[in-house]
Amino acid sequence: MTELNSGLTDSNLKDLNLQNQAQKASFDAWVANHQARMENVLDAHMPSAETLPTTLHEAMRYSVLGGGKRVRALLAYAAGEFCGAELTTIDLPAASVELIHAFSLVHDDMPCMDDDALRRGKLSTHKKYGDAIALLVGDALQSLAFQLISQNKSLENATQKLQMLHLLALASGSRGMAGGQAIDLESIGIPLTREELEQMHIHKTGALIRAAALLGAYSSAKEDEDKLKAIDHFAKAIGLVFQVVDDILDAEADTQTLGKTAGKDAQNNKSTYVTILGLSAAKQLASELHANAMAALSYYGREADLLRQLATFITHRSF
Ligand code: GRG
Repeated sequence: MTELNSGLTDSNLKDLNLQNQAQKASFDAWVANHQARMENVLDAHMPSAETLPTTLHEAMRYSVLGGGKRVRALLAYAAGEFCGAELTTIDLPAASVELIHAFSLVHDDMPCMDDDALRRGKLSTHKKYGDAIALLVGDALQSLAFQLISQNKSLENATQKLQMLHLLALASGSRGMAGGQAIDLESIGIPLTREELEQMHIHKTGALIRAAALLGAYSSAKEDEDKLKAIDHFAKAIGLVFQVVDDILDAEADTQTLGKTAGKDAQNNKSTYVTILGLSAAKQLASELHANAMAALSYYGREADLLRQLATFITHRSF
């Protein structure tokens, strides 16, 4: 048996590798399981394509189902489980964030915004159904998101529901995602400083990601201020790392892998972490933000492992 510099024997190393592989396999299974769960929840809570008005409902289902990584729902599930919430209680708040997210993608792809023909590997909603239906799809998905929280029978506590509605409204409105999008549109062709770019993304992408994690936490009946604070810090770092990696992927990955048009930021003359910092410093920033997210959970043991693994999944994703 050889002893390596670290003091680990090669047999110790083999054990560690096996342990890491087992942990990764168990996390991959958790992801697949919860993505499938979310797909079923969304499917069950959207009107069928046969329900009048059929075109609108078909287009809503087209825009939401059968695609997307479901990162926001996964965050809600992981944060909820960390706080001791039941899965059934997290289902609808998690679905509501995915609906708001899908709404934002449909509107974002329209000619008046980012103008993209491809989303989640298929035609964007306005390309398939026309601009008017795409506009209505976004509007209807937004309403449905708030409806799902209000009708969550697994959560009887009205105060908890109100807290969730308030959080989601703030995160998606003019002081959250819609506001971030407005800043984004106004800054096309105008070079931003790193601080301005960060402010835009805290609103445009970060607010909804933070809301996803907090909605999961709010699904628990147990109030734990320390855990809520930890999740808040964690989610803020994750929201930013998500966007930094999005910018890196936009510059490095191809259209087929991304399922949306690659190189869009450069094409639209937009400031990104890559244009401001360069590719290598953007990657360094992603790893610093990942470390910040991990640090937010440092007080906790195994019960925070899912959140940790999710942070790594988001940082090292390939699409
Ligand atoms: C929703 C109130 C409201 C207004 C609409 C259009 C708009 C205002 C906001 C756009 C926000 C937007 C598109 C942000 C981009 C966020 C982003 C990086 C999206 C990609 O998310 P992924 O990678 O996508 O999680 P999938 O397809 O995996 O779900």
